[in-house]
Amino acid sequence: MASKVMPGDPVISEEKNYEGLSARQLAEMYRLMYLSRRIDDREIMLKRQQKIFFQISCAGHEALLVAAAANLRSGYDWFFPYYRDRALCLALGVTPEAQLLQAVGAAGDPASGGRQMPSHWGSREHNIFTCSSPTGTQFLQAVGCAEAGRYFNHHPEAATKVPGDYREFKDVEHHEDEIVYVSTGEGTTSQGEFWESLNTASNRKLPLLYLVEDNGYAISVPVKYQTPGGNISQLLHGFPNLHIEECDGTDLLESMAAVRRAVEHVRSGNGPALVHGHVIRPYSHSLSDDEKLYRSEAERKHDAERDPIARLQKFLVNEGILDAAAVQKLHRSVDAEVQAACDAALIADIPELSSYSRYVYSEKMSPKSMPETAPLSEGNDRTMADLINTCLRDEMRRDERIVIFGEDVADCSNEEYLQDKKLKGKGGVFKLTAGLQREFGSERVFNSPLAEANIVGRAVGMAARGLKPVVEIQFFDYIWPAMQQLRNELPLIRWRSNDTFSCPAVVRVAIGGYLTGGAVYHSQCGESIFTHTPGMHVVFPSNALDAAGLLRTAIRCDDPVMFLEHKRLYREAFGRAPYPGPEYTIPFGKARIWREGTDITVVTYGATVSRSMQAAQRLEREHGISVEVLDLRTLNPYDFEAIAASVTKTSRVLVVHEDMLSWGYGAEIAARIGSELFDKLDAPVSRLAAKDTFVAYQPALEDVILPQTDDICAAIQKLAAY
Ligand SMILES: Cc1ncc(C[n+]2csc(CCOP(=O)(O)OP(=O)(O)O)c2C)c(N)n1
Repeated sequence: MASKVMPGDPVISEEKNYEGLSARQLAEMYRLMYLSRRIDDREIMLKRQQKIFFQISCAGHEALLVAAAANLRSGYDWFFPYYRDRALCLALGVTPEAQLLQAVGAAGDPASGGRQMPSHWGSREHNIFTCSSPTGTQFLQAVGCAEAGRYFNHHPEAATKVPGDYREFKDVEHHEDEIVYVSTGEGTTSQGEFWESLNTASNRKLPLLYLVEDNGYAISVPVKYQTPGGNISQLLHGFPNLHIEECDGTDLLESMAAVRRAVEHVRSGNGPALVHGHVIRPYSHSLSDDEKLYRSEAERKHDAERDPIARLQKFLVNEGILDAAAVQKLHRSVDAEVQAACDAALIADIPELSSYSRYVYSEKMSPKSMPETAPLSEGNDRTMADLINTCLRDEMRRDERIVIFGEDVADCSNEEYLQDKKLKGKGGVFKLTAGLQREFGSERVFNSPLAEANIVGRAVGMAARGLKPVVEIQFFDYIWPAMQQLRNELPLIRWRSNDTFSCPAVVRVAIGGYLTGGAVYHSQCGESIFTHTPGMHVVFPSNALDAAGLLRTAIRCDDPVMFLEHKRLYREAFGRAPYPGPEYTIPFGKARIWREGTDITVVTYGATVSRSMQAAQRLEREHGISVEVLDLRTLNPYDFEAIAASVTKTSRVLVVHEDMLSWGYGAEIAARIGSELFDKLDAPVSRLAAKDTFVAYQPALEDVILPQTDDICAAIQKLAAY
């Protein structure tokens, strides 16, 4: 620990040892704790003066956090803190000025460039991963981060930078004995993702250090109403490999000892550890909360008596480490440091107003600029399922950073059974990943627990470290447990960290209906929910060749991609194609014209492409209507230029998709055509989509709910007659 307590300060006893700390180190820890408190105090003042816009403090947690930092290595270990961790960040080397730059929303805020609230830490230099506001999202990301470290330790050659794909922009560092820190309030341990992370950390014996900062309240809810028995660490004793420590987190030396034992367990490869520190919360939950509304005076007074700063100060004086004058001198120097940092922050520039749109996506590499290569056309026609499987295999051979996991994606979790060559293996419920574990081993292809947030959350942590997770969500209908990670984390990492971190993972999802009996929970679409999320590319191929070329682009690109694979199309006769070779790529945002026409444009994608083609052929044959069928292929980005060129030619347009009509993907396309191509139109923009209900089991009902070829014919005829 770097010491700022100067030589000549009245540090009286240098000889004595306190939990492995010298007197000078103890005094330095006191300085950090006091510094943290004074920054909180200053922010509170600034908030009252309306110079900053939010405040949440570390007050009462300082001793535990400084103890944690003292046992860890900045820029070597990895950190997934939460909003109370100011003292930890200071101890790791984040400056007071950096913290106050975030509070004022300055362009120079190193954690987020003015995009996130104060106390939303992030520092590449110190390996502090960008943190967010939803409670509990950090746990699974920390798990993924620990797994990535382990992976690179086992496959150091995978860390090599390779030009031409996302690897060019991902510096990978890893250390044999690194550990990952993740912290939380006790209330947040009620989140499912906490338990999902413990499952994996314990099962895989991961080097993860949990710090539960238990201040007794989650906003206004006392711990005994939150946690059975009122004590989280007591509940966890059944987890294998998990070392547990409970301590008074307002006592620096007790915290030091507890964290040290926990870190020893983790660093020596014995699995995760959890330190449960009891702390206090003297400043209410945040400046928007007043705890006097729900806490008794007596309880608050009792807490105040345990204030970690007052306790340590008393200890230092009693031990003769600092005398009253030295304490005052130290306080004055900290106050001057905070004042200087504050002065600098208050005159710092705010971000350029036009900068808001930067870093939604990678600015170094765009999947729109991926080359459009010619397919090789080797051998017989293959299904979409086949070509996706082949693409995954080819890419895994090319790029050792790719790992695949999800539910049932492995050939066989009991890998010893795979010695028996006759055992075929599972390889996904749709067999899309068949044979991959057999070829690439269980470190690269493995089954996740049955928990979708677990899949996506871990992918975030892995991708942040430079791996390329290509994960599978078994059915779109079951994607919702992962929604927090898919909406608030994965696509947002780059933007919220102002391009400091990024998570270019691929999420493959089996989607769609037309299954005859797929019913409510095996037929859902819902792509517009994800196209409505900035930062996520969304791909929805209609045929085998496109699936192969687009998946390769998705894997090589520098952004997160949701890759939607229609279950009905996996083995459909329509759109089969020969193997296009291991370098076949298709850029995103390029529509494909399946059929040229002059009377009407049909804009569509996915499973309604083949249905639109059938309708177009029938109408040409029977009614002489010439229909142009345009397949968007990627929904974000999408090819408005192709739409505009076609509509300019035909003057009539029908948007067709399988998902429900209202608030569906077609609404945006139709609105944009209406506003930008109005003078090219001879008829209103029309839409055809599923009814506004879920899909029923009974096949006759399914038929009526989902748009069929006959419906498309009728809609086109109506439009042609307008
Ligand atoms: C998913 C989610 N739900 C609700 C909130 C609102 N919220 C912010 S902090 C908080 C309480 C957290 O309590 P605890 O984990 O005990 O941490 P503490 O703030 O006490 O340190 C709540 C409910 C949120 N940020 N995220």
